[in-house]
Amino acid sequence: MCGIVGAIARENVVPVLLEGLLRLEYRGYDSAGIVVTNGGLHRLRTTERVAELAKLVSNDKTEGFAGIAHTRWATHGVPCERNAHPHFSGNEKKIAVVHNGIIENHETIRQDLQEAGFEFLSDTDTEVIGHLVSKHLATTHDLLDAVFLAVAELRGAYAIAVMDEEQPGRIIVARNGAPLLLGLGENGNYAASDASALLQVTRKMVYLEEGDVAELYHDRYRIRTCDATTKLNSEVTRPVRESDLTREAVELGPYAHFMQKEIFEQPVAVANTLEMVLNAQSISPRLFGSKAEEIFQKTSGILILACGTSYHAGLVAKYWLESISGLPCSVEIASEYRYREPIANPSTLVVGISQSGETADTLAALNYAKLLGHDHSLAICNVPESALIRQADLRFLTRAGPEIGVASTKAFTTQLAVLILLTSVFAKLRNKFPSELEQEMLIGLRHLPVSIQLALQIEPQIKEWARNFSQKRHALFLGRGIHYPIAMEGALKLKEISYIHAEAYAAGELKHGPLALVDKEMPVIAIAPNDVLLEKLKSNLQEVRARGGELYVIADADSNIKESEGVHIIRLAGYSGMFSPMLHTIPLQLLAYHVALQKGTDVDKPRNLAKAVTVE
Ligand code: HGA
Repeated sequence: MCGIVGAIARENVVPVLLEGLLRLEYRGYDSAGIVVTNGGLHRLRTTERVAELAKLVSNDKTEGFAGIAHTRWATHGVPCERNAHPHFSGNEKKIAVVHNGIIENHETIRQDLQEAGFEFLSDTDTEVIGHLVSKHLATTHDLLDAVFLAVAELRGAYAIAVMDEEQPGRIIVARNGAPLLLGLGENGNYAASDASALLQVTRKMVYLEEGDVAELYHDRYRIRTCDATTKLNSEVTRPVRESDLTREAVELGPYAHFMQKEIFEQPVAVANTLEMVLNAQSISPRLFGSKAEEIFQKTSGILILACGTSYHAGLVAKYWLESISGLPCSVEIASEYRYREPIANPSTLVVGISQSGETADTLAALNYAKLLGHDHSLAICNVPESALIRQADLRFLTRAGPEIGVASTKAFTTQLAVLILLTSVFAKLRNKFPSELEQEMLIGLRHLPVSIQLALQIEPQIKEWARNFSQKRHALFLGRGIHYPIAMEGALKLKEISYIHAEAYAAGELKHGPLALVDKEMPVIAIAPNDVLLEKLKSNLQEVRARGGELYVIADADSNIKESEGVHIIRLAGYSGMFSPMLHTIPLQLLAYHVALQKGTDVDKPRNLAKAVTVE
């Protein structure tokens, strides 16, 4: 989603702004822009990549001591230069604004402002913000006060940065429902949508909270916040945190793409996530927070809320939680849940899963569940200072490290690792987990990183398969039981980065409709672990073969599925029991990656998609 960078310093900030935008490119965008103060507000915008913006800046010799920059992922108004941020408000004084989020009441505000004489030059919802600030500036004469009054009129989600031509020594930023943090440097102060944009200048970060409005000067800053009930604002201090992100973690190193890097980081990412149990003698509820045991004791069911890949992780967990710990579990797409009228049970624990912890629908769904009467929530998330982590009562941080490729890979496997732990904790508390089973689980968890490493070794065979896929327009993914959500995740990966239309089906559903699609042009990928459903799955595969469908089967070493004409088989190491979904997902990630390479698509920044989905 959109990326914001702001900088005000004793030196020219243009290089910092451009480098920051490059670091935020992974979030996905369709246009980019920058404004700096240099005897007035000087703006450049483009619908090309940040590298093109950098060329414009260099040809133009743009420099300045303060500036704001933006990558836009259009929600309101097509991607074009006129709609790219920063937007100006020209009445009275010139105001520049960049925005991440959606202003829901922009139409009414636009109408009022037009009646008051403000002229609109873009189709965006964002443009109302600049005009509102201009309007209030005419009476308050203070930029901070004007921003406060402006944001009070907004409904929806925003992170914004604002500059005023007449007050070039300050930048005002504000957040509500979209991420924004400050960076405190030696030579200046900065703001950005995420920490990776600012590591170039500082590690000292201040994470803004909902309703915060901050004012940045080159040598100081202050934060004021609006009390939700009294609507009065007062100065607050927020903790300064030292970011432990390393530059290597956000750089490509020897890899061609972030997705490739992240696929191959999975053994380490899972080992880091499980660090606290790898040397332990038992699996404790305290892994989920100091209040976890007390809350888990009262938990009678689980409701998982998530989107996209995280939703698939939730679907896998449902099989684990119900079969191993005997706890009823439902899994809902967050954007659906938040707009229906579900029946809440206070003792059902709500589990929100999101890589970024800023997924707008997941955050809203968690809030909604609370309003409906669910007593407690747990966040499973990869970003320590995210809104999800702060919002939930209990938390478990996946320690995957920054995930930059839009197609999620290591976030998924680390989420599954946490969900296995959650299942084990509940199994123990509910007396379903005698100590031999717990010890077996611990041994399995210790082997997991190595098992993932072994699964990655099938890459050369996957490359062969990928050659056959690149000319295809459709693909079917089949799985049964706990591997059905893995088939869904495989189809999602292929769609996301290779733009091949892919659908996943529970294999038993094949003859209820999708079999009609099967012919020699339709490759069918089957997830075929050596579990109790294998024989049933083999019958479903016969049905495909009988209709001329080409089969690509991911089996286990010890399975008795045989290669034959039209049946291609890749074998993982032996059947790995409950860990099997985590291993069977690896070939599917590699397949999507290599098909995308064959097709020459932009693997890390697939068209139309964005990383942290901070708008609904
Ligand atoms: N609504 C604004 C900003 C979009 C956004 O935040 N995307 O992530 C626009 O469409 O310009």
